[in-house]
Amino acid sequence: MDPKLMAALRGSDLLLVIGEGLSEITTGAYTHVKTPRPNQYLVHAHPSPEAIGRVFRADLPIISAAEPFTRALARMKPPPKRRWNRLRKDLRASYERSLKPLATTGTVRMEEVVASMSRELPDNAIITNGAGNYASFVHRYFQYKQWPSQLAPTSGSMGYGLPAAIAAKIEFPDRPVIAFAGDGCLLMTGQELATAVQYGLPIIIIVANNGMYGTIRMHQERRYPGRVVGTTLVNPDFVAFARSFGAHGERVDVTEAFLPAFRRALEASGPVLIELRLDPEAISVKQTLSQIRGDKD
Ligand SMILES: Cc1ncc(C[n+]2csc(CCOP(=O)(O)OP(=O)(O)O)c2C)c(N)n1
Ligand SMILES: [Mg+2]
Repeated sequence: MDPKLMAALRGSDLLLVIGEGLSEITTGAYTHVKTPRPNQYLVHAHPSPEAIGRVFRADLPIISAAEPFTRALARMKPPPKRRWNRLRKDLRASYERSLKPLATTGTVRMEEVVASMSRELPDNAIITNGAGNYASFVHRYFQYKQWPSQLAPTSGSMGYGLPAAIAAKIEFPDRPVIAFAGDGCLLMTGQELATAVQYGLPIIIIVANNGMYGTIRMHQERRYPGRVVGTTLVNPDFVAFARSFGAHGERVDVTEAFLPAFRRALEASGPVLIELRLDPEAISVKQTLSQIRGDKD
């Protein structure tokens, strides 16, 4: 989380939580907000009654999906004097700064791939993903322009992106559908390419190949630097894998090759897999693998 946003969250006196379960990820493993009774007045709007009061006691619990709730909010009159105007401007500027990609290492830069794709796609594009560190690049640098436009597992299950993209394309044949998968992710449900080919679905699958279960490797390096266990992957040739199903496959070795490959994929009449060859060092948005391990530069 942006440190400024975190400070604002911690120092706030009202929390308006809309359509969010206040789970481990959003609360910084239950550290940003006090349990069970937050320091703030908590308004918690969620469609599922089970999600409200599960961990945090809300002062004003409201059972509602985000859409009707925000529609009702929009009808409310704001106070004439808003004391938080400066803070809001400050936080907005900080958020906009956080969108500027931080450079990672390697010849294919995931942050550039996602940012350029975000600029290239029409507003109605649908993005799907599974779980892995690659997804944090998508969440940080892809700009969602309309709702609903993302299918992703709140449970963090790997392999979700490709099957979700198939469902999305069947439901919305006129919208571009892009699935993101790690190499680990793709090997969990990659056989669904057969379904995509069978139904002639022009979806695009972007495989972030770093040769490992990157998320788990990151945790290993953090807690037991240098002790790598069971996280290295021996992968198939993903392009040949895609072609064996009758899909189109392309490999991207340098950032500049991504956009032309992506534009070709947008024109394709069937599924296209684009494999990104990533530098394993570029393990997260902000830190390299060596930095996490604690290597001296
Ligand atoms: C079905 C399932 N199994 C295991 C996990 C635990 N897990 C979370 S991320 C991850 C590794 C993801 O690897 P990859 O898809 O290659 O993405 P990367 O982190 O390398 O970008 C694992 C094993 C999970 N979230 N879901
Ligand atoms: Mg990986």
